Amino acid sequence: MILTPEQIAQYHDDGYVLASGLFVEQDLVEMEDAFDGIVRRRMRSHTELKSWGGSWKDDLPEMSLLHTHDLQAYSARWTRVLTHERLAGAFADLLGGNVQYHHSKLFQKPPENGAAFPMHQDFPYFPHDHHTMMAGIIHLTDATEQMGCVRVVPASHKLGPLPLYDDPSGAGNKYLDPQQYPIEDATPCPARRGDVLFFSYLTIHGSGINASDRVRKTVLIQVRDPSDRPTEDTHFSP
Ligand SMILES: O=C(O)CCC(=O)C(=O)O
Repeated sequence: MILTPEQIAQYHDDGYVLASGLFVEQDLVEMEDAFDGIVRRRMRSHTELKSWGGSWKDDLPEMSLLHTHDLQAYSARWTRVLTHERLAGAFADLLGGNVQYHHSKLFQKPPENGAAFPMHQDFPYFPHDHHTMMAGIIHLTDATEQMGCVRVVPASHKLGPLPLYDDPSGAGNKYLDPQQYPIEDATPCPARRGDVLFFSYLTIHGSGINASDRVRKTVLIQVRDPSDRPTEDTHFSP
């Protein structure tokens, strides 16, 4: 076991848990260095995003974000992270045995205007039969509230799949009604460099703007129990 029984119970009760100490400092140095290399290379092909689309951000300032999928396509170091014994072991503790990689996402939230995310479930992007799908967000820098740390609605995974917000702009991502689920009302999950935030794909989550003068760097790894099958042909992953 990598996680404690209390951590595993918190994941099942609240739909999320923050774990420290899975990586040693040398791992983190190499992972951040490889992260920076991916960002440099991807910047040449314009990976910067404004942020998620939709009317949720009508009253927010212009925001920006660096983002790319599937780090194993860009970096041997990040390929090795996928089988890191303590990270994979923590996923196995939470899934109860087998772990299958689905996809990963790099996010660099720049200082001052690093993009917020409206509150959402990941479920509608890749629905599965048994809802085992879950994420672990690896923090390569601290993520304070001011730096736009992830926020969650505790125990919301028990609500099951929720109706999507009918975005009047018609161009939105899949998210929940921003009046019903304001970002600022959700529980902040501040993290230190090296911490991993695990959460179910049904847990309502989002994040605020990085309004600080420091960059926020994270990598999200999405996994599932391999016996859990997708219910739709969507979000194909290598
Ligand atoms: O990293 C963040 O601030 C939020 C990311 C997120 O919610 C997602 O990728 O589903």
